[in-house]
Amino acid sequence: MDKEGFKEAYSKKLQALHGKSLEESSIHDQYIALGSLLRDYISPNWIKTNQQYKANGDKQIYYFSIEFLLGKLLDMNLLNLGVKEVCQTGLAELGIDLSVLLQEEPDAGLGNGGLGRLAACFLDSMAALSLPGHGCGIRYTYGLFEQKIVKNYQVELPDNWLKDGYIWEYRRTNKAVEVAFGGHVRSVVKADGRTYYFHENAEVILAVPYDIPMIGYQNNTVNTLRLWSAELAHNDCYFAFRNRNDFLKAIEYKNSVERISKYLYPDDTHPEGRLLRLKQEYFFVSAGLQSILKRFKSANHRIQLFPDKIGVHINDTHPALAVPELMRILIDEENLGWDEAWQITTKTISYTNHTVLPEALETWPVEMFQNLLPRIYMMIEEINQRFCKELWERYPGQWGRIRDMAVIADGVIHMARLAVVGSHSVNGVAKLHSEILQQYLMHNFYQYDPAKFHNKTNGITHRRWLLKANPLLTDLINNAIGTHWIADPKELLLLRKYSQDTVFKEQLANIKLKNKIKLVDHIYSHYGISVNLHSIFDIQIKRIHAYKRQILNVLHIMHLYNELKLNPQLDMVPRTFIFAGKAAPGYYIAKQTVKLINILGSVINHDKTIQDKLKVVFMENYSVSLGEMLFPAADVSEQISTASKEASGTGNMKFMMNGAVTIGTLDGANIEIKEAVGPENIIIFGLTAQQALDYYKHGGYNAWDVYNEDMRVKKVIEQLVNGYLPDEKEEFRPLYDYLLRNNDEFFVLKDFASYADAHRRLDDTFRQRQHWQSMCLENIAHSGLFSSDKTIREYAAETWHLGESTIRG
Ligand code: T68
Repeated sequence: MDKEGFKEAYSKKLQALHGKSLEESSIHDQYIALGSLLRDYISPNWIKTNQQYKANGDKQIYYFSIEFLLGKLLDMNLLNLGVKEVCQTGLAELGIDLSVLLQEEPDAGLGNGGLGRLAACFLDSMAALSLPGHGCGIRYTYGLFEQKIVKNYQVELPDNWLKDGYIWEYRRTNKAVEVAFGGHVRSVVKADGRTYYFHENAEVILAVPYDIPMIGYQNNTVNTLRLWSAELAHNDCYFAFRNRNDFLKAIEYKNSVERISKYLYPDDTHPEGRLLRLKQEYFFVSAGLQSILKRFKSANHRIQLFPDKIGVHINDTHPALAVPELMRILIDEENLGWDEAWQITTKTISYTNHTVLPEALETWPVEMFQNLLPRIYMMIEEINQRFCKELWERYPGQWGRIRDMAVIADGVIHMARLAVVGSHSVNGVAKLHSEILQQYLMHNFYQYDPAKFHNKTNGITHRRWLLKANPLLTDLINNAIGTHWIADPKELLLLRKYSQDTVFKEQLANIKLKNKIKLVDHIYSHYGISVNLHSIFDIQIKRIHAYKRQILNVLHIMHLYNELKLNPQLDMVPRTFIFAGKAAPGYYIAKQTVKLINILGSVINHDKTIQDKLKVVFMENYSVSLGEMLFPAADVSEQISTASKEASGTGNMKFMMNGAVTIGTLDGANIEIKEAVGPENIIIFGLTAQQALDYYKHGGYNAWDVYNEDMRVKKVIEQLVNGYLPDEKEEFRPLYDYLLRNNDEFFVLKDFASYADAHRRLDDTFRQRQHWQSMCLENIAHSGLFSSDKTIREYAAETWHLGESTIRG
């Protein structure tokens, strides 16, 4: 693709698609034309990738996830294809600004947070590493709600991301499969003596795949993300209704089918116990496995080779029904015996856990499950019986232990137990998290089969979070150490040779400043808040949750503000605290937190007496795209979860890669960040995980003690309820009660003093300009360790036994 060729092809495309000349076309027309041209450009390699995988018989990995938080793809695709510059200059010569077109693309927000974004980073890395790895998920008509702040309060609007169509998806009607719900199971003993099972009177719906190309970094690989959409199956009662003129009923039925893929559930910590969620889970798992089996069988392999050719990875427990569904297919459709089917299933499936919060573990009531998925329930029952029998042989008489490990116990199905029993590999997402799984949450399972357990620390794709998000920094790095780090991000370590180079470090600081200017402009134009460019940009962006402790940050800001009110001349580096993040719509305390941040902002930002030393900004509607603006502009990264609670965190890695310094607890991957950069390049505070776990063992601590002993804490806590905040006096009573009367489950007050002290150290360090710049440099230099390429290489080698398959150009 050369520039002139591009210009000609682009103009033709625009005309052919819209019947308009360049001059008549709208920005949206121009965006569609560019996307469409790229689709054409991608397809030969997409076809070639699939053909070559098939011809070589390469093992394929399928990453099953109920969420894929992709963000925008156009810019990333241009980078991956190595055609960004040609397109940019070509368009410019046609009078079109590429950056304007990029804004036209909707964010594909098919995820809540870290789990969904991790899945997207992994797809990027698998394609970049020439690994045959694909995604399987749901094509939600509505992604995660759009957040608006109205009168300081979060309101949720539907995210109608598909309203103008989506340029990256390919509907594959011919690859649709059927998924069956309800009905009952009839068993028949045949002449061969074997019992056969027939699922009868089921409600059958159609699963239609939409494929999205996942493009490797300049390597010809194009893998596939397949998202399933629920539709009416032909020949069903929809037509019967219509014949009887019962139109409303027909519409209602159609809606009830389509509802399955309509909404992403917006809660990332409380499992949604509703029937519709269970339908979603079975829907995409069943559709995904059926299509994998079809492809496998078209290659005429013996079924026994399945685990050599296919790996199914389940991202948390939402796709754990892959275990009984694969069993059902192998037994009912492929006529295998139980033992052989079980061998194949467990060798195929691997599982990642993403949380230790007990309230976040999925369970399903037996009765509800059995009604919706009668044959799958039978499979789980059998799995449970056989597993309990094994346990009984190993631990005779230990009823308590067996009950704690049983897949079905106390009237519910335990999905994490099903996932552990049905897979050959179980991992956590950071060293500490994997350790906690093994020593606490899954200790019995670990003792039973220690070899199954291991760690795979999360990562992020440096292509999106550095190359795309921070082009200025990318250029600086390229000029300093060449471009080989893009293929091997560990080479970012070469940057360390500049740690005493004041010129280089000033360039680094200058890039940070430019990124901050962009953000300052955005904040001013969107919120009318003017931010001091030279203040410390201190950023906490993530889902709003009690364990992530935005409240700790807020109480500390209130404290700083109190100090400033007492002494406006206080010697502090000006601070801008920036927040973004969504609260689950039904999560009261989280929504109150959003409101508190916004109210506090309106008080502080209008107070002239503090001379611009403090600002608080809440940015609406946190998304992948907003993150791409925020990470490069951050001086300080807030990673302040209660130790032991954040499985890994991945925002921490994005900040680090963009040269922000972390203030954080020894939790999740923060610990490994500290190991990488050294204790002098990170600011650590608070209880350790062991201390927190010890407190939990003894029923917590007494929050009143801290309240009574630390006057700073007492003051800010009282300010929540004494009319100090300009809202109804009782507005924040629930927060107050949550912290004091419910005894501060997440140690906010307990960690306050240590946190305030850490912030003073931070202030001191920031003033030592040279030293601070070295810290930023060290963070960037070590961030290659957290590239998802490294993580994916480890999964490929140790869990999936997956080889590279280079696609010839
Ligand atoms: C996150 N989990 C972890 N869950 O909290 C985070 N949950 O520490 C980790 O870095 C990340 O996973 C990646 O491993 C989530 O994001 C969810 O979003 C979620 C969604 C639906 C249901 C349950």
